[in-house]
Amino acid sequence: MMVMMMMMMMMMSLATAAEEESAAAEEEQVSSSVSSPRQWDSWTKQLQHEEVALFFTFVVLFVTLVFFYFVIRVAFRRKVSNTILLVGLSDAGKTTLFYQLRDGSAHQGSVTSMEPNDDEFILHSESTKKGKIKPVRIIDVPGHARLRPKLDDFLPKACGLVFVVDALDFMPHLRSAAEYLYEVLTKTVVARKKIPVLLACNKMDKITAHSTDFIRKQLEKEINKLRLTRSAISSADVTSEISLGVEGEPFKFSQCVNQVSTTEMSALNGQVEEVERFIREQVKP
Ligand SMILES: Nc1nc2c(ncn2[C@@H]2O[C@H](COP(=O)(O)OP(=O)(O)O)[C@@H](O)[C@H]2O)c(=O)[nH]1
Ligand SMILES: [Mg+2]
Repeated sequence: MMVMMMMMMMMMSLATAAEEESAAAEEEQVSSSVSSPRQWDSWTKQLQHEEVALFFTFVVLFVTLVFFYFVIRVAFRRKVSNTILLVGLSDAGKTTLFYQLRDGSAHQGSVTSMEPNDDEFILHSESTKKGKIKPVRIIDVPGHARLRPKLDDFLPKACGLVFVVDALDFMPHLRSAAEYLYEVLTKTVVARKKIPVLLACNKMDKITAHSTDFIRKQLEKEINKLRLTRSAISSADVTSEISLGVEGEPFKFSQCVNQVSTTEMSALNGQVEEVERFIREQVKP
């Protein structure tokens, strides 16, 4: 719109310049008894008109360029992600955490989720805060191995992953939890986008729950074993997966290209502050 107006202005100024020019020329012709100061005057006038026209041309050109620069920038600007995925084995507590974050309650007795819970909201703990707060999109990805391919659909959108671990019933599920975590950490998109992962050790309200330190170390050990067996297999066929850790050294989460941190939580009791803090680190309010 602005550009069109500027262009019209330029055309008008050029037209008036041309009119005045021809008028001056006529005048010149009429007074053929060429008085040299008058001729000089008309020349300078003509020069002034040309300068003004040139100036307007530059202004219009500049405004057009700026306008298109902003149009292209807006069109190609990547939307900043606000999506956090809750992943982990079945029964770890993902759905309980989802409701706790959204509603501030656990919604006891929820059935096994076949479809992911997917919602965009302001964290319940922030609902009393004043001012505009950016909502977060939380997707509770079902943990069933059969449904895991869904994870690939969501990962490219994610800016953070909360990997929920059952700290109470941990040892019997160590192998499968480590396999799932290994799968997540070796995804190309996770490594390339350096998506931060929070290992949320859940059910800490129970006295027999394992400590976060213990869980982290056990998972590191188990992933180390997986890494050795998997790399032997995958060297034959080149997969899109990336290799984890440093070769020749025991695996540690600190060797990952993305940040992998650990925290305790009780989704059932609403002890989820550290998870909320993690979410807000990825999605600035
Ligand atoms: N004690 C305890 N139980 C929990 C906690 N979080 C979830 N649970 C229970 O663990 C079971 C599985 O929880 P759910 O959220 O459905 O797990 P999901 O399969 O990962 O979605 C349910 O019976 C929950 O009540 C917690 O923090 N403490
Ligand atoms: Mg669930």
